[in-house]
Amino acid sequence: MKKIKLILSLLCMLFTPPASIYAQNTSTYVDTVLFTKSGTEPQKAYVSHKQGDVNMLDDGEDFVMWTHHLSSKMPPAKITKGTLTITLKDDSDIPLEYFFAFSEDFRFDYDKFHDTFSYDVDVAYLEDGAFTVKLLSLMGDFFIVRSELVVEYVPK
Ligand SMILES: [Ca+2]
Ligand SMILES: [Ca+2]
Repeated sequence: MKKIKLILSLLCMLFTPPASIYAQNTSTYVDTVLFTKSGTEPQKAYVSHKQGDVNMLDDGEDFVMWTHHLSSKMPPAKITKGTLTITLKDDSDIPLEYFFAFSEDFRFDYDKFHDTFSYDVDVAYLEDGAFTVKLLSLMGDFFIVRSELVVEYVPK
């Protein structure tokens, strides 16, 4: 009898992975928003813009604002990490061009124009399934091509 118990407990150990394996069982979801002259793809990502074409940030504090919607495509999950990557494009017509990106978690990035930048977002602001970002041109003019929100999560 003792032997059977021992074999059973050994079997249990073999087939029950330690808790740490569950903790590493994360999935990744990528939400991509593309920008066009007249709006965004998907359309519902568009929130507002100041002037002219939606995807063109004109010289003089033009802006575009959009929302990444996660909840429709993601299963209920505990989100563990979020990274926002924004891709810009410019014709280098003005020597000094600056962008300012500001998101609903109060994090921001401000820099001289370059093609791609990314930063980690506060996961607490992703829990409602929506994440809003605003991009401004502080100096110069350039295009926004895409915004990508990569979310790592553990399914519930
Ligand atoms: Ca514009
Ligand atoms: Ca420019």
